[in-house]
Amino acid sequence: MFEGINYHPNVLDRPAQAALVEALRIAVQAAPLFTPVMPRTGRPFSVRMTNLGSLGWVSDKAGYRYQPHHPETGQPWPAMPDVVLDIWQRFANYPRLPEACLVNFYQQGAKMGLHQDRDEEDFAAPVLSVSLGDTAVFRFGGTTRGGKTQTLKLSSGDVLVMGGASRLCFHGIDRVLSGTSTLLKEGGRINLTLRRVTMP
Ligand code: MD6
Ligand code: FE
Repeated sequence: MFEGINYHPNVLDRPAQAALVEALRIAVQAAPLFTPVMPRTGRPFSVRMTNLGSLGWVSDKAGYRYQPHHPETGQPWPAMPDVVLDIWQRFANYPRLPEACLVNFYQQGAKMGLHQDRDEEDFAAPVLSVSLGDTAVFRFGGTTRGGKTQTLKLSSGDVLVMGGASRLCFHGIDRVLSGTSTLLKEGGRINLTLRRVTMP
């Protein structure tokens, strides 16, 4: 494992996973999933997203940024459920609460290219992810593009923390293994990434 990447399997048991999915279903009614597009090219992402918390991450032709409102409804993002704030407090090892919870929804064939999470002001705070539904093949490497990488399977209920030396590691999702979880009735995967955005 790369220094600073901390993997915690099975943090949420099945009832806790189901309760979180239910909370997300309600949140998505207020803040519908949208399809982000790449800056400049306008090429659509294969994942759909929404956000929870005071700030949400969006990507459109103008660029990547955090903003307090949903890009289509103009409404503030729904609050983060207590269970995700509890997970942050247990595993982030950081004194302030997260401001943003990005919700990524992967349907059949969706993936995410190698990237760094670097749109936050505060790299002292880790990024913490919670996986739900089908197992994903997570790829990660060093802080420069093109270096050696390795993979890790992220299953439903698992938590991953990228902090310290790994905060700016390149990482992505090679693929989602369909049929590996029964949590989501239609299959697929949800990943939540919790971040602190602003400086103290
Ligand atoms: C995903 N995760 O698991 C994508 N970023 O669907 C991320 O991009 C990510 O898992 C920063 C820290 C942890 C992550
Ligand atoms: Fe990321």
